[in-house]
Amino acid sequence: MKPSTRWAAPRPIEDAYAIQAGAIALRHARGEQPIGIKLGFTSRAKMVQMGVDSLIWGQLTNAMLCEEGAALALDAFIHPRIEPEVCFLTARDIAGPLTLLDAGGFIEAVAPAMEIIDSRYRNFKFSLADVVADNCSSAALVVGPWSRPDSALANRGVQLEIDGRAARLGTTAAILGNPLRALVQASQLLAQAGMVLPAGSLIMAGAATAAEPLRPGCHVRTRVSGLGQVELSIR
Ligand code: OOG
Ligand code: MG
Repeated sequence: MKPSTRWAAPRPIEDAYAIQAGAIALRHARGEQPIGIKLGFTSRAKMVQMGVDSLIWGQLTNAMLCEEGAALALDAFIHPRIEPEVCFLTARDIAGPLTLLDAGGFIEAVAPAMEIIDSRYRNFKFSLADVVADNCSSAALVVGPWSRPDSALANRGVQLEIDGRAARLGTTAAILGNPLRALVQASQLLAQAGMVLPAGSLIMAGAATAAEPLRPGCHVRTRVSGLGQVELSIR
C-alpha cells in the first residue's frame, strides 16, 4: 500500500516538549510565575543512573522554590529524590546561542543548590521523550547563598550529605566538564524553542552526581567547595 503523505514522521521529542509546554501553560494559568529553567542529564552519573543519553530541559516556577530554612513536607510528592546542583542567576536576557566565552558575562551570581526530582513514571523508568513530557521530573528546588561568578567553577568538590553522612561525592567538572557549559547548552535549547530567558532567571545546571531518595524526617545538605552549602530539612 502506498504510504499516506498525510502522516508526518514521528517526532517524539518535539511532541514531548509540546506536552511539557502545555503542562507549564496550565501552571501559569493557575497563577504560578516562571522563574527559570533546569537542565537534565548534563552529567554522565545521571545519564547512567537513569539509562538515557541526551541532555534535556524543563521549566521552573515559583511554586517549586523552597525556602532554605523551612522544612519541606513530602505529602505532595510521589517518590521524590534529591540531587546536588549548581544554580546560575542570569544578568542579561538570553536571546540566542552563547559561546563558552560569552557565558560568563551573562551570569549575575552562582549558588550551590539542590533539585528535588519526582516522576509520574513507576521507579523513574522512562524514555527520554517520557521524561521531557513530565517536565524533566522537576518537582522542587532549593538555592543556597549567591556568590559573584568571579572564580573558576570548573572543578569544585561536591558533597551530598544525608543526615550528616556523605551519600554522594562528585565534582562540578561532572557537569559537562564545566557548569558554564550548561549555560551554553541552555542558550542553544532556548533558541531552538524560540524562547528568550529574561535577566534575573535561574538556570539549574544539572546534577553533579546521581540522585538519592528522600525520606520523611531526613536532613540533606550539599556543599560545593568555594561556594558554600545549602540545606533542607524534610518533614
Ligand atoms: C530527570 C531529571 C534529570 C538532572 O539534574 O540531571 C535532572 C530524572 O532524573 O528523573 O534533573
Ligand atoms: Mg536535576
